[in-house]
Amino acid sequence: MTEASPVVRGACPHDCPDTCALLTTVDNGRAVRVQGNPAHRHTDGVLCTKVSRYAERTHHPDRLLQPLRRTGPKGSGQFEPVSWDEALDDIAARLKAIAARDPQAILPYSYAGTMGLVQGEGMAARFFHRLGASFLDRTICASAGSEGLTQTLGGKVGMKVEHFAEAKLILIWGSNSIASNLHFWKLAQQAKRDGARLVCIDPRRSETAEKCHDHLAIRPGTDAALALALMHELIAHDWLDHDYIERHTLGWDGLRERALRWPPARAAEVCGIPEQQIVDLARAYGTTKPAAIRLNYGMQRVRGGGNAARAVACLPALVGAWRHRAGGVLLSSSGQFPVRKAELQRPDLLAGRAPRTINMTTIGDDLLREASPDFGPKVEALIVYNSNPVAIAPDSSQVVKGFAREDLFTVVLEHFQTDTADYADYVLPATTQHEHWDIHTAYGHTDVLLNRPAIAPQGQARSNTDVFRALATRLGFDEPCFAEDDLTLCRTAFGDRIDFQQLLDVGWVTVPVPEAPFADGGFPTPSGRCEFHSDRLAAMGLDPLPDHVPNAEPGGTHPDYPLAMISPPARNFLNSSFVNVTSLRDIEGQPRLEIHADDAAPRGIASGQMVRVFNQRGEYRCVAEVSTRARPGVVNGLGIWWRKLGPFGTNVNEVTSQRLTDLGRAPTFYDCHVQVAPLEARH
Ligand SMILES: Nc1nc2c(c(=O)[nH]1)N[C@H]1C(S)=C(S)[C@@H](COP(=O)(O)OP(=O)(O)OC[C@H]3O[C@@H](n4cnc5c(=O)[nH]c(N)nc54)[C@H](O)[C@@H]3O)O[C@H]1N2
Ligand SMILES: Nc1nc2c(c(=O)[nH]1)N[C@H]1C(S)=C(S)[C@@H](COP(=O)(O)OP(=O)(O)OC[C@H]3O[C@@H](n4cnc5c(=O)[nH]c(N)nc54)[C@H](O)[C@@H]3O)O[C@H]1N2
Ligand code: SF4
Ligand SMILES: [Mo]
Repeated sequence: MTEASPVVRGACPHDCPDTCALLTTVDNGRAVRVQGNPAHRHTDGVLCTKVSRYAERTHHPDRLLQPLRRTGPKGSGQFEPVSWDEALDDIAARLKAIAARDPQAILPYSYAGTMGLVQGEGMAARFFHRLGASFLDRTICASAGSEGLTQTLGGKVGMKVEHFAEAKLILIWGSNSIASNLHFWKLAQQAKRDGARLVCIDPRRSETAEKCHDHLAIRPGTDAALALALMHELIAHDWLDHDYIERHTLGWDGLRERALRWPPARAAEVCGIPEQQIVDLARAYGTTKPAAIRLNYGMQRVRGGGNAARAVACLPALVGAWRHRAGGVLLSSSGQFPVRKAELQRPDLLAGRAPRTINMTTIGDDLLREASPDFGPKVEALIVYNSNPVAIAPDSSQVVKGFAREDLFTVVLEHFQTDTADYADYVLPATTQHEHWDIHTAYGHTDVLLNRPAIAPQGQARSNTDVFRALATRLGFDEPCFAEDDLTLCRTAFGDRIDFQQLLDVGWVTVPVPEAPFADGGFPTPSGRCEFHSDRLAAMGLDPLPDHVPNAEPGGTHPDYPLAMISPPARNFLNSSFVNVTSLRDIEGQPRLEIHADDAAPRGIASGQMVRVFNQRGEYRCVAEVSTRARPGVVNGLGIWWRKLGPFGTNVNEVTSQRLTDLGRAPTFYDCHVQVAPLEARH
């Protein structure tokens, strides 16, 4: 490295609550080192293992560096290089022809491969709005919990993350913080040093669970039963803040009546844990101040996920935890940012059209649907960016069938030849975070971060924005907004609502939010109260009060598929990103299924053995690890491998279903029953 190696300020683009501030050292036009910025208080100079390898990903020998056109059958991965002009001309002509019949036959498919507002739904949204393409309902991760929170607290709002350090009791609920929210874990450690008790609620004995004082290894999808039993005990012992309930909540009588139906013994039965654990947790929660709940998305990927998030979000109001800045609950902070979404995404370009909406979770079914009055036109073209649906969407065998349609025109913007890119007609090489501008909000803190390009685009890679600008030109979209460059889009995202000069000078801006947002009520709900009872849900014909909605596939009931399965992320991957980074894949080894000895022994399964995991939807294969990380009756299939890099070209989503949650139209990845058998044996 030369003396003069510049260091460029950026932001981690990944789907992670922490949105770290990055420092990239550049040498000879290459990113050679990526570090956490010590001056950013949330990052504090520390990155996770994955992103400290980001330069390895950027300069990976397999990076896509030129546009490719399919030459073999769909899915074969056979392509030939083409020029950008040829690719864009052909794509534009194909889209134009389809749009002339009905633009709704064109579907964007994207998620949070980058969380940047510009390379995410910046120029892309403008393009699809102007085109009149189908809307995509972006539900794949968080919409059940988000809806539950919104119906209860009024939005994705809650505690400021930094105040967890001052709590005396922290419930880590449905989250493996050490793997997926590392900088929160640091705050929890600080609280622990100052005498706080840490309690983890998770079916899996995760890296985080084993480091907490207590671990409640509940069955998947039983969180609402646990929350209701905690309420039962708060009532029974009168650990309630009557004044807070009276002044700042709605529907207490109804919730009280419901909670009284959940004595700890009943919840213990449902959750599969000792009654004493529930009684002890209720006492701790009712008598420790301040008490804080770090709720996370791991607990809402089941049929009752929305209700479960609602039930948990009611707890702080009952004990008046919100009165203290280190009390309350935090699921996501993303509702706190004053983004000018309309200026950035320009829904006005729809010009009065109201395209139909397709749920990204059910892409498996929806690609296979024929035109109908209900559904609208058959999907004829799919533009995928920032997502790898063939690997990450549920019920893969259906997803693969849809992507394999010879009459579907598929364009994939990617860094790598992913499972999804294998099914493309055109693969377009995209820039990474090291090569483009972007601006970021976060869902685990309340700072806005700017990302500067550190190096030039590699090979012929172009940014997502650039591709959509080029397509707009070819389709004759001549509105001035299609000519705006990325830095202009970064400025547009907040306009004068934040100090852009500070972003340029320092790299981040802290959004002002109250220290203890609901100390005196003022919830952003229609009633201004914490809504135990939701009139909005009642108006939709739904239960206005939170309840335990049992899993559709709880395990233990189906004769052929007796085990419940969850598929939380592997620590060294980020969803399906990084699976192709050799140094990280070497740490993870092979796709693993954690299984308890009580379930392994009768099946003749030993650690290290290849097993089949199967149900009515499909089968995948992986290596068994007999482990106390799994509780009896529940297996943990760690995700999300690229199908083609796992054994036999399948992954865990072969067995997950397209069933949706109670609220938020979200996937139910962790509501899934399976059977497991050694590979040699037949079932
Ligand atoms: N290393 C790493 N970090 C990541 C990701 C990654 O893939 N890898 N993914 C990112 C993304 S997209 C997201 S959405 C966030 C998710 O981050 P979190 O929402 O914090 O969730 P996870 O860490 O995925 O952990 C979910 C935990 O929930 C547990 N769980 C499963 N079912 C239930 C249940 O029914 N009830 C309860 N109480 N717990 C349950 C799982 O065992 C797991 O330990 O993490 C982000 N960070
Ligand atoms: N079984 C099971 N399935 C799951 C989950 C689970 O826990 N279990 N978790 C679910 C969750 S929480 C989520 S959020 C989804 C995540 O699913 P996805 O959002 O699809 O996330 P990734 O798998 O990380 O894929 C993102 C892709 O975007 C690409 N990308 C990144 N940056 C850019 C860019 O700037 N431009 C372009 N064109 N491409 C870019 C990356 O190379 C990567 O291939 O998966 C879900 N699937
Ligand atoms: S902890 Fe999260 S935000 Fe920070 S570098 Fe890792 S993935 Fe990015
Ligand atoms: Mo996610």
